[in-house]
Amino acid sequence: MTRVPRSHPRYTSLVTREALVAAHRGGIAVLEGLIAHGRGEAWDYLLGEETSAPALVAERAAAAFLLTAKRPVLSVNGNVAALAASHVVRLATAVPARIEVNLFHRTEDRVKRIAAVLRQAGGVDILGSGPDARIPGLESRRARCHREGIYGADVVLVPLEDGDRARALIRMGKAVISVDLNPLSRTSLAATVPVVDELTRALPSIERFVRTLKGRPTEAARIVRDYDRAGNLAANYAFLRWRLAELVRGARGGGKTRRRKG
Ligand code: PTJ
Repeated sequence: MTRVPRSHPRYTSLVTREALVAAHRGGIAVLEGLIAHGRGEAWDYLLGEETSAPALVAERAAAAFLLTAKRPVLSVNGNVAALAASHVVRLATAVPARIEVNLFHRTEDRVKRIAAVLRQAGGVDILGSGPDARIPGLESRRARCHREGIYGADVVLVPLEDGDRARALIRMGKAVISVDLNPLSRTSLAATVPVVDELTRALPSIERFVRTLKGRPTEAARIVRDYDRAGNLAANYAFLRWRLAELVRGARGGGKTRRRKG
């Protein structure tokens, strides 16, 4: 593993990249996951590497959907385990929700390794091994799931997925919360609550809202009822347009645009 100097202007980014490479070597993340991370990071650059106001609105809605669910489930893949295992466990505990390992590039060995990472982070009763159901209309191995997990859930959080599953879950009548930095992805377009934010910012933010809304069921139900999915997606695009306009202004004004992390 390369030692990243703390003084490097992209220190956090490089450390995260090293963590993903290590997770790949440890059989947690797939090579395709490293590509996925690069795509996410490119979007994060464009979006300014901080949680936008529209993302915050979606994160509050995500918390309300999770709290008002009868059977909420958090789905975990290789990248999510590598980057945010403890965030997932904390959110699952706060709701409370089940955690299920559900992989696109599924092997039983990876499912076991990822479940072990989640257990190390404090997770209990992790679903994944020995699936007993299939998501209808999904040909990938990600269709394999658990009745007491994703199959039977009414609200499913699906961070960093590649778009085949969100639609299938919605066809099953579930509410789907996505976390995906690409506001144009098939997942963001399909999800009931698309959260356009970086995973390790989004999960703690959703958890904070869960803690605020817990014990306030009327308020949580109101947020679910009033949530305007189309309006929120449009606000994400408007935010992106504002960001690009800022960049244009910055370039014309000699590079004075606010850009925080290197
Ligand atoms: O572990 P597996 O086998 O289930 O495979 C997982 C991957 C991630 C390889 C698989 O789901 C995949 O191929 O995903 P995609 O199609 O590359 O989509 C991932 C999406 O997540 C892309 O739109 C990225 O922009 C986005 N993304 C990547 N990293 C982050 C992210 N969004 C938020 N936070 C991130 N850190």
